[in-house]
Amino acid sequence: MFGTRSVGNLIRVAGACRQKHSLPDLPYEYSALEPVISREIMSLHHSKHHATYVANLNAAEEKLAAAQAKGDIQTIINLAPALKFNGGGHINHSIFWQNLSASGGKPSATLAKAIEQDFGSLDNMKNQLAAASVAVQGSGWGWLGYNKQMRKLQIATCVNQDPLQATTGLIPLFGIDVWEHAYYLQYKNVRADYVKAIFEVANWNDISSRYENALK
Ligand code: MN3
Repeated sequence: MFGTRSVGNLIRVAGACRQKHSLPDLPYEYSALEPVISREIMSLHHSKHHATYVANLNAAEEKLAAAQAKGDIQTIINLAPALKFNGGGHINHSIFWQNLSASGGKPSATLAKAIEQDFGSLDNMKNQLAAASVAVQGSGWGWLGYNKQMRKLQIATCVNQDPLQATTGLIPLFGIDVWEHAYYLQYKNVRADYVKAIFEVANWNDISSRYENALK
C-alpha cells in the first residue's frame, strides 16, 4: 500500500522525469532555401515562431502536471486549447523543416507510383495541394497525407496549428505552412506564388521516407 507521502513522492518523481520539449536545429542554414524562402523568413520562423510554440507548450505542460497533481479537473480542461495550439505548432514545424531542402530531388519509385495511382500525375497532385493550401481561410496548413485505412494518398487542410494526424487520422507526408508569417515578408499578399514556389524546395527524400514508413 502506498501512504499519502509515497504517492506524493511518486508524483514528484514523475514530474521530474517529464521531458521538456526543445527547438530542433534546422537541418540546413537559414539562407539554404533562397531564393524560394528568404533567410529572414527562415530565421524568424524558426528562432521566433517555432521557439514560441515550444516555450508555450512546455509552460502548458507544467501547468497540466501541477493541475493533475492536485486533481484540478477544471484547470486540466482549460489547458486543452493551449496544449493543442502549441503542441500542434511544435509538431507541424518539426515536420516542415524536414520537408524542405535546397536539393529537392524527386519522389522515390514507390511514392511516384502511388501519386500516379491516386492523382493521375505528380503535377495533378501538386496542383490539388496548391489549390487547397491557397484556399485555407486565415491561418493553417495544406497537407499531403496518407490514409492508412483506405491505403490512399489524400490532400487535406487544417486550420490554425491543428495537427494533421490528430485531426484527420491522415499520416503527414508533406505540409505547407500558409500562415502569413511563412511568406508575407517576401511574397506579401500573394500566397499562391509562395505555394507554387515551395515545391522547388520540397525534400522528396524526406517525403518519400515518411510515405514508406507509413506503409509499414
Ligand atoms: Mn509557421
